Formats: sequence, C-alpha cells, structure tokens
Amino acid sequence: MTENPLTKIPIVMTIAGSDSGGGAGIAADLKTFASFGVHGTCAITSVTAQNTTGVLETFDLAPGAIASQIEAVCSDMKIKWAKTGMLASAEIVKQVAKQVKKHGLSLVLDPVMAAEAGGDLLQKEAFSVLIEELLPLCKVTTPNAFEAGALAGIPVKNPEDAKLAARKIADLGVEAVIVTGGHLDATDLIYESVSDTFTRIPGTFVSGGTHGSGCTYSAAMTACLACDDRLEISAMKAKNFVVQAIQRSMPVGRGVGPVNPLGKALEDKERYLALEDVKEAVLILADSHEFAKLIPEVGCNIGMAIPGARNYEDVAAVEGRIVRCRGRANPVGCIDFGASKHVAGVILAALREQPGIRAAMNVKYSEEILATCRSLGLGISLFDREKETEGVSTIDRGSSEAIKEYGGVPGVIYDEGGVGKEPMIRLLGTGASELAKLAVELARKIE
Ligand code: PXL
Repeated sequence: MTENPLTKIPIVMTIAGSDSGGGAGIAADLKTFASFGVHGTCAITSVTAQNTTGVLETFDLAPGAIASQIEAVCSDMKIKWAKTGMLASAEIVKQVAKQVKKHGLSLVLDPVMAAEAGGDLLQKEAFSVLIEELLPLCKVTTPNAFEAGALAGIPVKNPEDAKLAARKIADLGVEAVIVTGGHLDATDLIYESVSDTFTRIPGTFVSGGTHGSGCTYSAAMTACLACDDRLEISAMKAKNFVVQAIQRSMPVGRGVGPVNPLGKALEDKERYLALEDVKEAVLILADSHEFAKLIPEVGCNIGMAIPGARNYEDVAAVEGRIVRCRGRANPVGCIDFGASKHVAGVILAALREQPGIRAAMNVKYSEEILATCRSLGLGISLFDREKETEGVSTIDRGSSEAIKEYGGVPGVIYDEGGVGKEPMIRLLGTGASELAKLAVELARKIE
C-alpha cells in the first residue's frame, strides 16, 4: 500500500461511467479531484456514447472488469474515500457493494439515475439493489430533489419535502444525506442521522451549463472528506466549487453545456501570472535610466489581463500609476486587479478584437516618440479625444474606434488630447514585461 510519503496527498477513487462528451461521469470526477489537489483513480462501470444533447448508447462493463479495476488500484494504493456515480445494472451495484466492503472504502454515493439531457443511467431492476445493498454501506449520499424523491418514495417539490425525504433516506442506513438544491431553492440540505440534525447551506441560482454538476458536487465532497474536512465544511466547499464550475461552463455543443471544474483553478493561475508579469514589467521600467522621460504628466501605467478578461477587475496594473521621481520610474502603489481604468479600457477593447493582445501601457505623446514607434515598425492608429459619448468611457470608445479604423489591433494607439486632457500614446502587446522592454528600447532612441 503506497501512501505518498512526502506529502501524504489523499488518494481517492471514482467508480462511475464515462461520458464521451467529457462533461459528466469520470471526466468531471477526475477534473474535480485534480482541482482539489488529491490524486484521483477510477474504475469505469459503463462507457456511454454521449454528447451535450443526450445519451445515445451505453456499454456496461462486465462486473468482473469493474472488480478488477478496483482490485488493481486498492492493492497498490491506500484509498480511504471513494465515490460512486453511474452504476447501470443490478449486477454492477452488487459487485461494487462487494468491493466497497472488501476494501473498507468510505463511500460517497451519488445516486445517478438519469442524464441531464435525457437518458436512463440506472436500470429499473438495479434500483432496489442500490437501496438494499449499497446505500447502507455509504457514509454520505448526495441526491438531487428528483433522486431524493425516488429513494424516499415521495415527491420532493419543496424544501419541506426535502427534509422528509432526507430522514426517510437516512432510515435506509445512511449516516448523512445531502439533498442538493439545484432543482429546488438553490439551498442544500444536510441531514445527519446520528444527531438527528438538519443544516441548510444557502445558495443562489447562477447561470451556466449544468451537465455534470451532480458528479462534480459528489466528487468535491469526496475530495474534501478525504482531506479531513468536516461534513458541513465539505458541503460548503463542494457547493461553492460547483457554482464556480457552472459559471465557467463553456458552450461546447448544441445541448446542455458541461460544467468546467478546472476553470476557477486555471483562472487563479492566470491571475497569478498576470500579477507576476506586471511586477516584472515594473522592475524593468524602474531599472531603466532612460524610461522616465517617457512618463507623461499624469503618470503612466502598465496592465496585463487574464485570458478572456471581461472587466477592469480582470486586468492587473499599478495602483496610483507609475510616476517620475529623481529621474526614475516609481510605482506609487501595489500591483492589483482593477487598479487602472485607462490601460484596462485599452486592453479590453483590444482583446475583444484579438484575444492574444492582453497588455497595454501609456507613455508620453510627442511627435518624436510617435515617429520612433513608427521606425520600430509598430502599426499606429489614433482616435479623437474630444468626441464624448454619454455613458461610455472615452478610452474604451476611442480604442475600439482606433482598432476598427486600423482593421485590427495596432501596436500603438494615440490621441492628440483635448481641453484639459494630455495627449497620450498607448503601446499594446501580448505581455506586460515584453511591452516594458519595448518602452525602454523606445526611450533609448529618444533625445
Ligand atoms: O450526471 C450524471 C451522470 C453520471 N455519469 C455519467 C453521465 C451522467 C450524466 O450525463 O453521463 C456517465
């Protein structure tokens, strides 16, 4: 039995079906496990031919093939927590129950019955076997309202029904029942039989694709419990995780969009990289003996957006801008998201047209600087600062106009200023530190 001796990272298992569309089943489970930093293993119960519009065909594996996968993993790695998803048939449920007992697995049971977009995933004959043989072995079960109703034998249409159903399900021999609220009032309800207590985890509905949300929720519960989080804390983290995965769902097919369990982790990574890039850019500018002469009266700023940035909060820049002090560039405040409206406005306009252009900085305007930009081979476009549109930022509107006029994103967008407005040059590029190097090169060429 190998436990990672250095980090003691928990190893968990999903015993579930495969969704060829990559949204639900083991795809969702393994992505979720990865997001929580636990090592995920899997025993596939059934291969579904599926896309976002529904399940076309299912191919159940022989119970022996499922047992063999569980055996292979459990004979080599120390697994405490596991979850089940699609179990398909009575024979599979029986075999899984046998394996759970044999390996002493602490089980989170997601009573999967049907796919979001339609298609039965549990045969009628398997239902009673699930209730009689597997449910009493599990520590936690995570039905949605429909599944809770089926298990409890009562319709679950509101939070009061959910309470009744949770108690009835617990009476079947389960320690904890969590009725998820996605089909009710978005509030999850935990019932713990030992203490006969109910806990509500409130939530609000969010928009986005929900295909795979149940799998993701139960996998998140499994990961948290494997990391020794208490039940209630695990339920809060799992809910939060699913909400974020739904919000980051991508419209990859014609039907119900799959949740994106890795979306938040990847976004966090991009935020970190953007901050680091601006940090490096500021160091490059502050180190330069020449750059300070390019700093305009109002100061300059340099920004870097995360991919797919939608607002100022997605763009990192310097709080309070960069000012000239003793002939050098000095950042006034720290580097943070939402720290600049000016360069962020330019970047947001640019990446709407060309997603790879995520950085911008403003420098002083002079004919010489503009001519030097041209001599460096940068494409140049301009807008009229005097034109104001009610309710729209001049920079956003102006940058979009300049981009449209140019027929793409140029390397430079400038304006000649207006009453009380300093004229300005903005450099655009794919990264902040790369722009900082360009700005230093530009400064070296200026008298
Ligand atoms: O979300 C339930 C579910 C579980 N397992 C598999 C699925 C689905 C839903 O589509 O395809 C394999």
